[in-house]
Amino acid sequence: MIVTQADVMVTSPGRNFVTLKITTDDGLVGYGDATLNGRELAVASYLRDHVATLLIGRDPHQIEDTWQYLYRGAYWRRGPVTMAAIAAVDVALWDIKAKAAGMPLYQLLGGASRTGALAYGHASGFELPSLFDSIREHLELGYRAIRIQSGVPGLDTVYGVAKSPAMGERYDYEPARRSAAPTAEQWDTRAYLRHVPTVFEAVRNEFGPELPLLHDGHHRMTPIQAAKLGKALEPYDLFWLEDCTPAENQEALRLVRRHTTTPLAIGEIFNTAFDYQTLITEQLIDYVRSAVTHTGGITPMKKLFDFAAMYQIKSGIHGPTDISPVGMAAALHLDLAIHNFGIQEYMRHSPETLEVFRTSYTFTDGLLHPGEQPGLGVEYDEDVADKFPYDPAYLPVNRLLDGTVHDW
Ligand code: CS2
Ligand code: MG
Repeated sequence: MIVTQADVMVTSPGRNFVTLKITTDDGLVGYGDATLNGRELAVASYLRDHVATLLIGRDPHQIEDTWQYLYRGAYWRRGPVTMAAIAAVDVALWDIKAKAAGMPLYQLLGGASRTGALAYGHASGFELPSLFDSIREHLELGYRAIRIQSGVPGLDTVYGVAKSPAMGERYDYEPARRSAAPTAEQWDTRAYLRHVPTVFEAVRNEFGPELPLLHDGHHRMTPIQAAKLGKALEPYDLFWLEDCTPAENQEALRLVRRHTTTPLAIGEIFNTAFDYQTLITEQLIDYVRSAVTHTGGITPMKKLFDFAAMYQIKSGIHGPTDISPVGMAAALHLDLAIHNFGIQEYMRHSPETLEVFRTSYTFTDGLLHPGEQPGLGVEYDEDVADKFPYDPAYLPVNRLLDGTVHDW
């Protein structure tokens, strides 16, 4: 079997997605997600202009060799654009291999280690009543673990918080602010640090001690501020505190760790195992947040999780709606197979997105399952996709009240 065609497809059903389609002379088709939120066309060009022709004539079964060929062969390693492009190739080849085997992909990764993957959803509200409504909605949808983001007194907009959920707004469209330039949000870390523990106290009082609760700090604190927050949140028994400090600085977590037993998760903006070297070997985190789509695909993610497992660190794969259903399905096959599964983020795609991407994964009683279709179990409808042309959309930028640009 050889690769005969590699097509890069861009569509925008509610938000932008980049998908690689690899076709073989046997007529098998594999899909890979190459979506890099806000920089989509850079990855599309990397694939179209520099990778697609290299794939023609290759044996699609040689996944490890193709991965190394693209990673080492380019000389310029790592980086989100490169690694998203390589991920798309890797996932598409796994899709083909599993289809050729007539098995769902998780079977090729070692088979199921569990009946389903515990998922967490995103509840948010500017004020406590709207936050509570959002938590209740998620519980009704079947979620058994919930991320909590709330407004901060004095700030008009806050990361992860829907302004008017009653009007149907979902913050997961955060970057799909379709405009030629990013919008600006505001930030005040001291106000945030004062407010967040009161929110978790209220949520625990209302919903009891059992519900696993998560929170995302989105890289906004210094190490000592993060240590303070972790400590203040200990009474509320968080499942994790995510991205408490800017992720590039691995050593920062040493300080945070020394001060708090709140479990820490990091890595959604990482793209190789090297970004975790200190974090894993020094056991500075509890959960690895990488996305399959942004970390080079299934091949390196499996190695990364096996590395993490040696230090009792678990998975918490990034699953916002800017990961396409193809990337989501790839995550679910890994979630089912690996031993050190922790939790899976699941925000749910919009109906338009699901018209383009026909999924077969399921969400039942809080657990996700990738389904039993051969391969990834996701089909891409090109006719529907063509109805949603690319539309520039940017993530917001963040500024302190005096105008200084801050981590977003
Ligand atoms: C977030 C993401 O899911 C998360 O934890 O941090 O929503 C993130 O903001 C987006 O993926 C950025 O594209
Ligand atoms: Mg996050």
